[in-house]
Amino acid sequence: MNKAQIIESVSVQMPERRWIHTQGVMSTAIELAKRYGENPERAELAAIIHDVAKYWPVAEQAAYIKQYSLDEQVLQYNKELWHAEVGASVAKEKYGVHDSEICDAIRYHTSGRANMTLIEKIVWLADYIEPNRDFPGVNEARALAETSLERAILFGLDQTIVFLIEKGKIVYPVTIEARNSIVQQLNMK
Ligand code: DGI
Ligand code: FE
Ligand code: FE
Repeated sequence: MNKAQIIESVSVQMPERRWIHTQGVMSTAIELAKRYGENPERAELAAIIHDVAKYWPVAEQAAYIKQYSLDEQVLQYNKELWHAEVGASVAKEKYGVHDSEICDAIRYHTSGRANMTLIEKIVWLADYIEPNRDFPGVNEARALAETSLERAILFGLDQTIVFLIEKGKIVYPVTIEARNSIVQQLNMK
């Protein structure tokens, strides 16, 4: 599918406010790509598709993960993680995205992971700071994103982990690995 067809298909699978969020992630991903030396069109395509499965019923998300033999590990953790796994596969199977780095940027857009690629970092951060986001600390994350992808992502991962702990929720170990990996990268600079 071409970009216009993908946009049409994705946007009808979600409520208006989620499509507005997606447009914010698209523009922010383009901006970060230009700032940090990624191809803006690749970052934008990952952004367009990243939340495609967010509003699928969770039972359908789980069924899709099993049917397509995706990583069933996420089913043991919070449901908010599932749409990312599904979205990456939909990108490939339905939208014909064969750039595996774009699919991985979708796959890890919620959890993050250790040793994230540049496009994975950009999509993760764009999702966190896009202009429609409004939560305590978002302006600090935006300010950090002006000068350091890693500092901004560390801030975001720390906030997310603390939020989950305060709510008494499980933290996906891959998110902890993502956080530790970013700390190591910052320590090496
Ligand atoms: O889909 P979005 O709302 O745009 O954002 P997202 O895909 O980054 O989902 C974020 C939510 O996922 C956030 O409120 C925290 C929740 N979540 C639940 N368990 C985990 C988790 N996020 C991470 N990083 N790791 C988890 O284990
Ligand atoms: Fe998401
Ligand atoms: Fe999102």
